[in-house]
Amino acid sequence: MKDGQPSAIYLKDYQVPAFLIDKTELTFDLDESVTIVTSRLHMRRNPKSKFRTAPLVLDGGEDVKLIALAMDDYQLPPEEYRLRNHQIIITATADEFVLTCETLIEPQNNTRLEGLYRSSSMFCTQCEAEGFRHITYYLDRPDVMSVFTTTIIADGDKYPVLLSNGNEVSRSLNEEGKTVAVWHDPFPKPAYLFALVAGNLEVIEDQFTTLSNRAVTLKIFTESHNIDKVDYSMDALKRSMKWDEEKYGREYDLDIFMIVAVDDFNMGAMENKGLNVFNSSCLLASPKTTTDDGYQRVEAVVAHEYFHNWSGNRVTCRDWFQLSLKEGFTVFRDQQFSADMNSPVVKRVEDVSFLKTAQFAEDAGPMSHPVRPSSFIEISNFYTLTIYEKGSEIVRMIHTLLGEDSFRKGSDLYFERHDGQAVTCDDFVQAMQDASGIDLSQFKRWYSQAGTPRVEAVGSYDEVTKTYQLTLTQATPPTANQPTKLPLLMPIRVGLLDENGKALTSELNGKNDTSHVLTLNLSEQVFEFKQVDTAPIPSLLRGFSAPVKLSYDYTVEQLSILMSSDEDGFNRWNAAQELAVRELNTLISQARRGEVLSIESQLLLGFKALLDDQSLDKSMVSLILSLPSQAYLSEISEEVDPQAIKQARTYLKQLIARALEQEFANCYEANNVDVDYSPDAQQISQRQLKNAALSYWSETNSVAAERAVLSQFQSADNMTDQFSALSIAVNTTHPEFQSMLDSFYSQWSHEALVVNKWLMLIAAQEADNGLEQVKQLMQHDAFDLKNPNKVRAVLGGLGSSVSTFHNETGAGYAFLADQIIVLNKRNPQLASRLCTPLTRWRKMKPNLSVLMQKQLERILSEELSKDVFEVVSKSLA
Ligand code: 0A1
Ligand code: ZN
Repeated sequence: MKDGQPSAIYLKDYQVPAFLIDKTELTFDLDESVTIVTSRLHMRRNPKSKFRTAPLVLDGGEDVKLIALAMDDYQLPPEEYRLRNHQIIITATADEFVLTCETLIEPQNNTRLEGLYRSSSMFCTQCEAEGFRHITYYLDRPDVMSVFTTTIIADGDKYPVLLSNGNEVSRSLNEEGKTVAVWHDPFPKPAYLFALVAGNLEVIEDQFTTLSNRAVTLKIFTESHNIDKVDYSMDALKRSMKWDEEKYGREYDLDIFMIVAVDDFNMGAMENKGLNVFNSSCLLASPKTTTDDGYQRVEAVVAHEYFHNWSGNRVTCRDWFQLSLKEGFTVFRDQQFSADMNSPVVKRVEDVSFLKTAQFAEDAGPMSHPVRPSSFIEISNFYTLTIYEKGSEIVRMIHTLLGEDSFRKGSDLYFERHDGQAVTCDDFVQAMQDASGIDLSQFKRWYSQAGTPRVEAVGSYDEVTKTYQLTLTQATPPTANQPTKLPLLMPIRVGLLDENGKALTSELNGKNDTSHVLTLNLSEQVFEFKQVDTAPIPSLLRGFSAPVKLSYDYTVEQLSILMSSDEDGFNRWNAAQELAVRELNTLISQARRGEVLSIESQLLLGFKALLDDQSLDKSMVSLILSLPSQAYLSEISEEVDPQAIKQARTYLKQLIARALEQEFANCYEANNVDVDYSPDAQQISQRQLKNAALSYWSETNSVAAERAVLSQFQSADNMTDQFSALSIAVNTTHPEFQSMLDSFYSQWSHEALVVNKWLMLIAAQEADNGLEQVKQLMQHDAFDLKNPNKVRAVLGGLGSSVSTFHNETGAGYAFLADQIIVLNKRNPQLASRLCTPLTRWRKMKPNLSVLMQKQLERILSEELSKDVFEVVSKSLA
């Protein structure tokens, strides 16, 4: 960083706003060269502020040019206000006044994709978290809630669709022949929920009748070539609306709900009031172009953004430190929804696997932070897995502790008590406590303590008294600025099995059951299960009831029993992972010592039984068959050796593939059925198992498997099968893989989202000339540095390739650093996220660690955005 370093802001410094804005009237005169924004802000001093004479301070951005400023009808001359650090400061104000502000912006030059910008041929906005200040000067903070009226003036031929929040109140032509559309949103909202879209778009329309019989018009807009790919989103939207009524009693509140797909977007989607804006990758779906995973993502994101209408919009955040108030709760809600729409246990395994891989890594790294951070430099850096996924786990724990009924009472109370307010995480927990009568004061520590707690379990059985004692100890490791930690309150769901895997009933606290929820809240605690017939195998942390690292000294036999018989599906998967992790760790150590790899795998028997048993849930079988990922194995390593991990995974996969070749071939054939594609749970699980079997089978390099791969690639009528075959071919260096890649591109060059999958596959490839290929990709017609999806495809792909990224010359790290430096100027949010792999430098083996560190230092010596500066400086600290 060259000049003065950006400084942090602190939660402890929070003050209520000195001014309020009751009404916000905005006029946008849209044009390709300059856009003029006129705002009329109906302001008054906040009676709740203790600063009765505080100056008015409005936030702006370096890209906003102030043209005129008036207070009531008085034009303020420059000497009556100050412009400093992109803020307007007015010292003398009345208690109530209308501030009129005219600004000039250039959306076509906005490459940060915050505020108002151009994507393809349209204008669109992204205002969360602090994007509104790139449109006009404002009190850009979530606790300033205002009623917005928006007037959009534009050339009606080029931009026939003109949208903003709320309801359209009028549409006319002005004297210059331009179209003037006026929108009004009756619900007070913070500026981060403002949205505007102007473009030549196609629309599909539908209707939803709410519980109280109100008709809501639903519209989804895309550019014309994509309008055939939004039927599934519309269906997911209607299912979400119904589900939120049934599960949470939440009805939609406006007469219209709109979604717009845009190609250039930094994140997944945005919940602007009544006008959601989506990254097209999270909205468009068709069988031929979208994989099953893609369909499920679309369903989840549509639901997530819709659910925000209550958890986020009607009740919003007081300040950005409370971000998880809306995000943790909304992720929990979308996870529940997806579980209800599909298989709950499969969904749980997928979510936990993601959490344990990526969030645990974040929580153990230099950007570790509490779910309610106490400080930040740039809020955009805090849209993290901790805020979202760990935040959701916290809400899930409340749900487990309270039970379904009290949890619903708590959420009803929360919405009723805080409707129309901007509140805190404490307010949420308080409503849960008040509705249930359960004391959650200690539980609140989950919001302020970073790091993943470790829980150790030790059991002992007494034959004579038939009691089983389980001792649990907990400790949370130190994290940045938090050297010591207090014990947390957490639910630990436990069951007991006999040596044949049969569930044992036991008595705990007067309750007889095969499953109990223990409340752990001390550093060390003993739980006594009575009436236990025989020495049990404990099934611990069922359903992953708390986001912790739990250890228990199981024998291989006990893990095998849990894997094949536990009544808790999640723990069956977990036991299989644990078995695989043990074997992979042995192999990783051999690889690190330069030995020939060799192991007798205990997984074979269990995997064979799984493949032979036709009655099991096929998704669960394929999840159990999937070996722990490169990323997860890195997360649990003390010192990461990517090459050794890769070698170990390949060895074990090939060993299993050879031993069970016939089983995999049979499984593939049995599940390779011809059906009309539908993204339903049953079909998805069958394709998942089929492709998992094909992936193993291909590791044998048998001619039959190679033929099956090629034939599936050529004849598939859906993207799941076609892309699975292609990925397998690339990863096993199938003799035809290059021609398959080429033909895939020619088949799909007109479909941007499919091309992105192709870009990622090539960038992630393990090839000797990997870096050359990545460089060529970035010169390819299909690449565009302006489009975050494409940048993420190529650079994200690169980051997951062991041989290219973790190349011992350091060339992979240097290349990524070069791209970060370029993007830092264009799109700081995107650049900052690309830093993640480098932030793990301290955990890498020494030679790689030094190479990564050097690149971080090189980045830090540049003139940096706040976004990149925060991540890189904290990583090196
Ligand atoms: N609130 C959105 C996430 C989001 C955050 C920031 C954005 O722009 C920088 C865009 C979207 C959600 O949770 O879906
Ligand atoms: Zn969200």
